[in-house]
Amino acid sequence: MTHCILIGCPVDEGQRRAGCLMGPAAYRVAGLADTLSELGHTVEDRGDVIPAEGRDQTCANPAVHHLPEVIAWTEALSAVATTAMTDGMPIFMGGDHSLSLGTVSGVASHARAAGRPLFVIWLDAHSDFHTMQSTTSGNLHGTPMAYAAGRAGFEPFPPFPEPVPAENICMFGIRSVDPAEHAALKETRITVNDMRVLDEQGIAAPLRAFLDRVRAQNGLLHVSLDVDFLDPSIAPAVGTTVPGGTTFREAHLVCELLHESGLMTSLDLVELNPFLDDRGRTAKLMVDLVGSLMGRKVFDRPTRSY
Ligand code: Z70
Ligand code: MN
Ligand code: MN
Ligand code: MN
Repeated sequence: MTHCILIGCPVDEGQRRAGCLMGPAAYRVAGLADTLSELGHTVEDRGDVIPAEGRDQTCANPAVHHLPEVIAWTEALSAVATTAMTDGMPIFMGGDHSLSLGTVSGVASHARAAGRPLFVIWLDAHSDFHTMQSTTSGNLHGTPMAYAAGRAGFEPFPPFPEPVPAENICMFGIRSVDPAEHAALKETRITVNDMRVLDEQGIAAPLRAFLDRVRAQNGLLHVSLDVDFLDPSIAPAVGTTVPGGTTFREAHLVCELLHESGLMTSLDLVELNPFLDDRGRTAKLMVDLVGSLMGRKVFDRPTRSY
């Protein structure tokens, strides 16, 4: 039994397609809290975070937009995340992916205080590895993984508390990487499981290999689930649809394996744009996946080593 803390993060400023700010409401309407309590967990909904007014901050790249607002979100969400980590398992209901600038930094502060290493699983079509300088779209939802990894080039932001070592970062579902991200990723030891890896090896083997490392180091594990990890045919409610995403079955398998590991300590649900949804089906699928992440299964399996 887990104490689940729902935190609404209605962030819309990290990209240009309005609507992600309705995400937290859609998760509530789709029954996220009931799904968790039916699985035997306790649930506390802390409502939506309200950021401070953005201060006048700029950066050299003229493409970057809504910088003051995104910095204000980062500061607010980081503080909320650190507090929630001591009380239970935060589930951050987004909101576009720029919210992870704040959630991962708050979780990293907690990990530092707890003296435990932080690991991150990034379930996404995109690597989100841009800096403020390298982004050409100027959309800051394309940057949070780089911030968490401690890349230089985030000067107007608060310094990332304790950068996540590259060896502790594992991406799945990747199929859209910009040239600048590609060049930067090649210089790191981040594990990038693109769709080619999933096609050839399946999703279970590379996931288990990473989870074994988290377990061996008694790590905290933050999972960041971008709706576009899923194929747009099953999850249409996203601003940037990228074909060739994970199937319903692959996604549930990832979630079931994560649950079986017992290692996940915090979760982002990002990029849901309810304005683009088809009668709530994407919101409902995301809630279903959280069900699998939190223990729903068809049959019990003989327990594995983790
Ligand atoms: C591209 C950019 C992105 C999510 C789109 C796309 C980034 N690399 N991230 N959707 N979640 O604009 O930087
Ligand atoms: Mn605006
Ligand atoms: Mn993303
Ligand atoms: Mn994405």
